[in-house]
Amino acid sequence: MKTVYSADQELHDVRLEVTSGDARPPYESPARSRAVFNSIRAAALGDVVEPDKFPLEPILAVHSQAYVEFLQRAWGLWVEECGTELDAIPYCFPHRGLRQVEPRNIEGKLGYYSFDLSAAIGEGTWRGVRASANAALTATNLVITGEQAAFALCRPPGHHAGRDIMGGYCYINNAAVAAQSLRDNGFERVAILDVDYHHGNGTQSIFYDRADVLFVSIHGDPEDEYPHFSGYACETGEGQGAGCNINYPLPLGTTDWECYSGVLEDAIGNISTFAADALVVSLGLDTFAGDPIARFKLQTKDYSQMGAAIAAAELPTVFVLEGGYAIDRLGENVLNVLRGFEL
Ligand code: 6XA
Ligand code: ZN
Repeated sequence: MKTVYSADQELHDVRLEVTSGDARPPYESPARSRAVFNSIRAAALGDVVEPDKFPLEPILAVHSQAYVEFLQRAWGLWVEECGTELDAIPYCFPHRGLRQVEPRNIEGKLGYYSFDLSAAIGEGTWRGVRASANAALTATNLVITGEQAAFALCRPPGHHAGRDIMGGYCYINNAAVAAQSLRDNGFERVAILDVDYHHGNGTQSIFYDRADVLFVSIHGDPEDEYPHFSGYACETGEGQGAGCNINYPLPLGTTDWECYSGVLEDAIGNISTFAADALVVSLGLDTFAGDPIARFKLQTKDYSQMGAAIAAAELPTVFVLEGGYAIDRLGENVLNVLRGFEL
């Protein structure tokens, strides 16, 4: 299987997130993608290719123009208006009862387009984010042109980003961009399987009222886990998309492969019932027992079986990297999924 990756993705390298009562370096860092890249090269999984360049259109197919313009301009406005080169990060949000209108001021704009304090913007953010989306689009094109599967080594990740909102280390929703690109290039029914430990609230929101894209997510119960306000089993889609959104919230602390594998099988069964003709996998590895910010109990060997279970769907498949913060094991865990899929 080919991997798509560009060192430009490392240009997004911010200094802080605010979590657990502390401002600290984000768990999501360039070291993650470098680790995965090194493992894939060392294991000779397949060619690692540079992303092609794409126009903004495939990004604008799932994100609003105003939001994309904000992402492009935010750093420049921040430096100009705030006179600092520390990370651009919001501090005030348009919560319930407040005006939902984009303000002129950059700190206002940051709050308007964010849902948390885990998506800072630095000098290289837009270039890194764009390169990550281009990696997703290039892997998607490999599948469109006949490869059975491809791996987009995306970083920064994307599944928390909605049509016009960032958060949770995510800016452009790479998996959504990939799914929409499959739809626009001949695939009629696309399924997205999100196996990241955190619910993919952004992806869910983008496709929530659509019948042509099924979103299926297995994740830590939002009653107890980030992103807290999305990912419940009762969220099943709306309008034409009613029934096309399936959430499997699982208990923290006790979810090991024995429990997870049955749920994954059920999820794959639903993808088959939907009669998808292509699959995008939001591949988060923060389900790993050793992950520093998550509480499932999957082991490195389990990821081979995860790959095999996904292969049982027998669909052209684009893998898109999401989370996973046990950096010393991340490459091995990714490799096991991809190899398990190929066997
Ligand atoms: C907020 C936690 C963000 C979770 C990011 C993630 N500090 N999402 O891994 O899949
Ligand atoms: Zn995650």
